[in-house]
Amino acid sequence: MDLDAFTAALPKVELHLHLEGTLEPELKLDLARRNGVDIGQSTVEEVRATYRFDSLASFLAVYYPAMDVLVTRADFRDLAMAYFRKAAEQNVRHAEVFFDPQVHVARGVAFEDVVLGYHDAVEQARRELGLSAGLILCLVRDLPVESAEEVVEQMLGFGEQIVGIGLDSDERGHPPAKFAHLFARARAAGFKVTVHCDIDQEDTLEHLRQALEDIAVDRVDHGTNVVEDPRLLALLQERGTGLTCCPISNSFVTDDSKAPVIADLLRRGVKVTVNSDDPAYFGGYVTENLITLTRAADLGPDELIQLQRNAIDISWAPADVKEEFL
Ligand code: ES4
Ligand code: ZN
Repeated sequence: MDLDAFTAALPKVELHLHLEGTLEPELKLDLARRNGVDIGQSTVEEVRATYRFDSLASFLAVYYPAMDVLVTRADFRDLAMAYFRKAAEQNVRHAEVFFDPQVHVARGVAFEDVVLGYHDAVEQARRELGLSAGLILCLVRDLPVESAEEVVEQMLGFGEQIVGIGLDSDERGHPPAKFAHLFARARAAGFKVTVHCDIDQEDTLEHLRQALEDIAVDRVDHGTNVVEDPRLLALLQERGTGLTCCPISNSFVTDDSKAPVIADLLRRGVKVTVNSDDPAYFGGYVTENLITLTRAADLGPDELIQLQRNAIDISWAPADVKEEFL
């Protein structure tokens, strides 16, 4: 079997995926029609033509307005189900997926419709696809902190549906420390904690320091800049804190997949994992991300297996799902 076929067949775990980033142009147009929302484009080609990014900011400027097409509980369910079907086709057995409730609530959508719509899909995926999934509420760091406080307050009533809390969006001027009180609150209520430290952003190392030292996150999303600081790298290794890397996304945000750094960290025993981030926008789900890394850094089958072992290890999956995997 060649390595691409091996990668495709390998049972996989996805830990860094934004559900709103799985909105493919076809579904975007269907939902726009269903809800009478004018998105400014009417064909798949026109929608794809707007997908030109060379930085985090230029991506986010396309990503957020597109969310207007998501209105009802059923819309959120349909979006997540379309992703879970795609994931199951790629032999993903467990997925932990982010969603951005502040953006939806700001448009007048009820928090409950977002969470329960996504949760409907989690249940359906378990029944119909044998796929296990967890929802991670992501705070949008460049929205007012009061709106983050509101969704955390609401999240406390949804411990059955939500497994953890994250932090995403534009890093400039929005350090993790700004949300430390909310992470503490969520953790005390039993939620796991992860924080995006996007690649090569302003103050990435200081953001990483805050995430690891001040917040003591359970894992870091992206975070490969840690190689630049031996003290932080030692802390990461000592605690076994995992990194959720996204090679194809990196090439859009920074013009470099960072494959050598990801492979180097893997070979040094850091719990790195490979994931999709926003596959509908960046054009690759988990298999394509693994193939991109494999080619660029010359990985072998044992290393591909190790990436999946790392992922199940640092996942927040229930014990029975962990035991069954690999
Ligand atoms: C994101 Cl690539 C990336 N970075 C930060 N926040 C995000 N939300 C969705 N994709
Ligand atoms: Zn992300």
